[in-house]
Amino acid sequence: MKTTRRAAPPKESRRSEVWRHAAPSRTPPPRRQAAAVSNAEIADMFNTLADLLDVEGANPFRVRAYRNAARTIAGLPQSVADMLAEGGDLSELPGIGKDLAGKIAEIVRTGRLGLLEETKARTPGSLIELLSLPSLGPRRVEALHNSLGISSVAELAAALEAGRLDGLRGFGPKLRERLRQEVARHKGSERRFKLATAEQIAAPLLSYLRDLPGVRHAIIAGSYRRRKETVGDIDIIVTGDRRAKITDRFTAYEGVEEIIAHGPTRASVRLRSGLQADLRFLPEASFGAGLLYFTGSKAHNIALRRIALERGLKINEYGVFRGDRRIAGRSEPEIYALLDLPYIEPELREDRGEIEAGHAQALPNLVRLDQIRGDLHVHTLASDGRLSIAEMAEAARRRGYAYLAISDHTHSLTVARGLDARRLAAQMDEIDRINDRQPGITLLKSAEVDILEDGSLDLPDEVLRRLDLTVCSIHSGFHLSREKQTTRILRAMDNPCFTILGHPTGRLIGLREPYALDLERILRAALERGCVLEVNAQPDRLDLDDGACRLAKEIGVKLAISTDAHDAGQLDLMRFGVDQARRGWVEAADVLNTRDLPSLRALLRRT
Ligand code: DGT
Ligand code: ZN
Ligand code: CA
Ligand code: CA
Repeated sequence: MKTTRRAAPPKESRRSEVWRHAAPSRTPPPRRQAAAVSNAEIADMFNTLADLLDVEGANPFRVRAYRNAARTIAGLPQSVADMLAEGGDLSELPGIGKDLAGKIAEIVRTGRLGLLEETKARTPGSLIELLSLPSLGPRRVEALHNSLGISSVAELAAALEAGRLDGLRGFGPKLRERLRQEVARHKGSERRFKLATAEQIAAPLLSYLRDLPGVRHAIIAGSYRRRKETVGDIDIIVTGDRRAKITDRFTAYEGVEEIIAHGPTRASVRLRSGLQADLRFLPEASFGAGLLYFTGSKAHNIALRRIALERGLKINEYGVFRGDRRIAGRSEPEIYALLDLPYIEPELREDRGEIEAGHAQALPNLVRLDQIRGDLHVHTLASDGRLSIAEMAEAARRRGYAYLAISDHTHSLTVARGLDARRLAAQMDEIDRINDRQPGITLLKSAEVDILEDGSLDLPDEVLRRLDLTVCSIHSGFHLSREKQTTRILRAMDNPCFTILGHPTGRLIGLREPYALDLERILRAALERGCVLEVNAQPDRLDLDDGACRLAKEIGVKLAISTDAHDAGQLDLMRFGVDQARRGWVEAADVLNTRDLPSLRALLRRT
């Protein structure tokens, strides 16, 4: 779980500026179902509203209500637009009362939120920009403004430069250094969207395109198809009837904010969310070639082109050519075969050795979502989750899982109402009772145990020994030196009750860098001790990342792909963890939770 104070994520707030520039005088056209507002967009609006109200000094309960609503909506498995369309009552959702339900309905109906626009209108744009820096929340923005008159990123940059923040209360050297980096990143900032956010925005666009008459294939290529943790833009390949004028229909999509380019076979638009979408219309005979080309990566394409050249062939987005004659292009496998390569999965196409492995018939057999048999890291009402143990168990059973480990926080994490020895013992008894009722899934006793700064674990061994496993995580002391942080974790792993290192690097995409760590040393130590590393599937964590997954696999350390779910919908995040692991060349055998229960139990035993 996140323990940092929620600061406005950078992209999201900049995205809000996009709405600000949306022609305000024009009344919005009635929305069509196909362009329904995504949950991510609604959550964004509420988060931005909460930040702005907070800066204004609004009632903290009100601010909190909007933040909670954002969290609830972002975590729902189903789109609220769909729920409304089906006549659902949103005020039945946790934390959503009549008033909030009305506001959500307003967003779904009109694409905007009047209260947010009014609030924005009275907040200077530069303040909104300041709030977009990860380390600046409403409190610090207020402090900067009141004590130094700073009200924009530019002014903050100048003040940092001139040393005017030195000695300012609450702005120590470490924070100042972070701000310096964030200001620099902000300046050169290339906007990227988290994969899960891009998915929420792209899904309705894709179904809109697929429903158009005359469309045969419509598929998203690019980094999105390679399942990169963030995407710069989405690249859509469409085939079908030429006369259907697909690019015209694409630019007429209701979610389009701005048309950047528009021709008969290609178009680029910026969506209301700020995400850019490029569309290419290709003849059916070029579908595979276009898909291959626009899936990339660029480095993979260049490597393929080199192989083609060696064989006297030319390859581009229309096909593979010998002279002027097209000899392949309809499908990707056909093209790879022509280059004497097996099919290479999109997640591997980074020119990180996949071509060589392909030639050597040594490509990995990547782990698949349907091979996952359980989740080893979920929270319940006991700490900061939103459902009871029985409810989480039922949701996991419905997914077809064989087991579920209840991993609530331990007591050092007071913000998450972590469990002390007594409450954890009571929870273990409850798990026994539920298991006795044969709920159709086996519940495992676990805890997300805090690793304290000296490397000790947050609960005594005699308590931990009763657990089936532990997920041990760092939630404090992020700024220790590399050496100290590494030995802290090594010490924790020395405890035989330590099983899985939770979100091992602590990074939050776009918000917090990983803490300084000698990951390779930790992996080698984990191998020696029989410890496992987590691939946390939360879209803003994806921790370990692809490169680290690959290193773990090479060293021989097992991985646990876990959702860290705080409600039933978040169990669905598993696929993002699997995607990240696939990008790290991970196979089913490398993953702890692809095992059936007896083999899992055997692997959990540390001897
Ligand atoms: P992104 O959007 O930054 O997350 O990353 P991509 O990989 O989606 O990159 P994008 O959208 O610029 O281009 C989509 C694909 O098109 C890219 O993965 C490979 C292909 N492509 C783009 N530019 C070039 C190029 O100059 N040469 C080659 N061979 N392929 C290119
Ligand atoms: Zn955690
Ligand atoms: Ca792209
Ligand atoms: Ca692109």
